[in-house]
Amino acid sequence: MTKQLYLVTARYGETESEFLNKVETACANGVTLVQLREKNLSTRDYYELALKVKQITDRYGLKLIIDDRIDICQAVDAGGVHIGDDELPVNVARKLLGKEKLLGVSAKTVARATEAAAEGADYLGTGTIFPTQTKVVTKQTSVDTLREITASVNIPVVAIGGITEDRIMTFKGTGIAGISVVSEIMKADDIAKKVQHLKKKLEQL
Ligand code: TZP
Repeated sequence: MTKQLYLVTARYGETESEFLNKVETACANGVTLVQLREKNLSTRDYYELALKVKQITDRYGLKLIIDDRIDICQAVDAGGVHIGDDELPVNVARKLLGKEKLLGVSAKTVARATEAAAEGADYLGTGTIFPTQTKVVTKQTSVDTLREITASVNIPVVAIGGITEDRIMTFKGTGIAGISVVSEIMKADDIAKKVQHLKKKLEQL
């Protein structure tokens, strides 16, 4: 089955329009979902940025997922929310979100994965698989754990953390639904080519 390529955003000092152009280029070249991930914006600025990103994802028929913030997801009518370990309990997030929105949940262990699936997660993000500079990582996970997680749940599992074009083949036989990528796309010199190359590699899994 076609593997998912999720773009998780980060900003690297570019202007807002440069940032939006990067997201648009990634959408135009084949990412399958965009997760807007902001940690330091005011609620108002997060909302305004989410509205702008949603205009782009809507144009390409892609879902926009908002990191951490159910209120912003509702406010911009995004496709869903992704929550991490320290956010609301999964069943509470599900209740607040309703049934129509997607709920992605970070899961580094089989226990967390099975619990999240039982409590209403639609997909899991499992990582960090490889070292990354994008996030301060408190607990890494492994390809072996990833394989155990995909075997334990009936919902899609997407790998995250330090994933580059060269590392994609590591996931052969793991049963993942796809990958989530931040810097490999957002820092690429040529985003269009990078997304195309990632897609090609994913086809070989
Ligand atoms: N969650 C686990 S690792 C990570 C997140 C958001 C960051 C991954 O970033 P990169 O640049 O793809 O390694």
